[in-house]
Amino acid sequence: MTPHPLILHHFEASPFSEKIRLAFGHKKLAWTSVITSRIMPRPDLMPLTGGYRRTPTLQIGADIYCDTQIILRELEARFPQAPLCPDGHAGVPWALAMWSDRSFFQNSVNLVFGTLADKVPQDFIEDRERLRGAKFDVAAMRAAIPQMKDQFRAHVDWIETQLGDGRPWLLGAFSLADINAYMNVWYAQGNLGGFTEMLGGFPRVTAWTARMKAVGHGTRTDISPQDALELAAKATPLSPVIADPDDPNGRKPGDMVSVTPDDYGKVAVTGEIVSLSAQHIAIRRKDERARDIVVHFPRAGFIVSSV
Ligand SMILES: N[C@@H](CCC(=O)N[C@@H](CS)C(=O)NCC(=O)O)C(=O)O
Repeated sequence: MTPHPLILHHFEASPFSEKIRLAFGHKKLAWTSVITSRIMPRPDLMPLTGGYRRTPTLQIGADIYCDTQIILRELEARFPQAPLCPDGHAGVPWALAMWSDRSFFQNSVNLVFGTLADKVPQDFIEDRERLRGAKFDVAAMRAAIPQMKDQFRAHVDWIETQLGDGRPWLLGAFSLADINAYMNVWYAQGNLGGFTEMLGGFPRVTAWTARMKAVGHGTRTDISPQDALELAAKATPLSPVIADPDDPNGRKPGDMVSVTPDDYGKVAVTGEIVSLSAQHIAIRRKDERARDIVVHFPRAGFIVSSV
């Protein structure tokens, strides 16, 4: 058992957070919830992440995991019971995130915000414009609804086809593939009126959605952002030093680097490498309030640069 609680910094409506809540449910884990604001500022979270501002992040003591890919990897390593990848499917469920988190998600975001249109609060639009460094153009999204419906249907049709032989889950047994694929369906379902009609032609997806909901979220306790920050300040990061002799750029523990998402929200987090591999990089940083912190990132979808 981990000596520190699993603290998820998230907000209820966040589809990426739903992936992690479902992983907690599947693994029947007890976890601690910290609700972050949907928009910046997040003054008690930034000392932990070093500026990374996407949602969610997982905190285990003074180790902070940024991005669902690395959060799920860590949960799988610490809690291998009820695995996220069934036998014979160790790689593909991870790779599927590049479909669900990017192409399918962008399609879903455009569909949801195009449909909500006038109801999207101005402060949210401004926050996401700062994040993307580009206009969050709700009118353009509204104009593109017909095309977004076509694309959404194509994505959902893949899920329906995969379930076509009557299997309960995409790979036979429950897996991360289900979590990844479901994220966008959950998001659209929660935000779009008439969604059930849209899924009318997809009976297997409709039944699968009900099974996904039944996975649940594990056992949740709530604390405040301030309490979480205090727990980190009192803890010591537990990540061991791990070198990667095959690192293609010769990076090694002790090197100073910055790590930045390569899609949007391109805030660089800077620190000293503690541990790295093909799938992760962990960097040590100091913060006045959080003290010694190690921040963990995935490699796919992130840019590592020397500083
Ligand atoms: N690649 C990230 C994407 C996370 C993401 O984009 N989350 C949305 C919320 S669901 C977000 O961060 N929006 C901007 C924000 O909350 O600051 C992951 O897998 O965790």
